[in-house]
Amino acid sequence: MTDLILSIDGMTCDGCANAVRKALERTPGVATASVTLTPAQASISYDPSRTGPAALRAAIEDAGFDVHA
Ligand code: 9UX
Repeated sequence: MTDLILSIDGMTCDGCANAVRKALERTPGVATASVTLTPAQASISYDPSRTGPAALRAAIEDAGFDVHA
């Protein structure tokens, strides 16, 4: 597995964090995902043969939030 931390803009409550976590967990190739409000970031463990940073970023953006470097 590969680990990645992404910083996320636009999360204002635990519901937002849960929505992001679920979006990541639905993404094929994701093993585990945890999302915190403070700091506003996602910690993701994934199979690099099945997904990658672009798809993970897209999953978060499709859930309605922004990812920044
Ligand atoms: Mo909380 Mo986030 O009520 O979109 S779920 S603001």
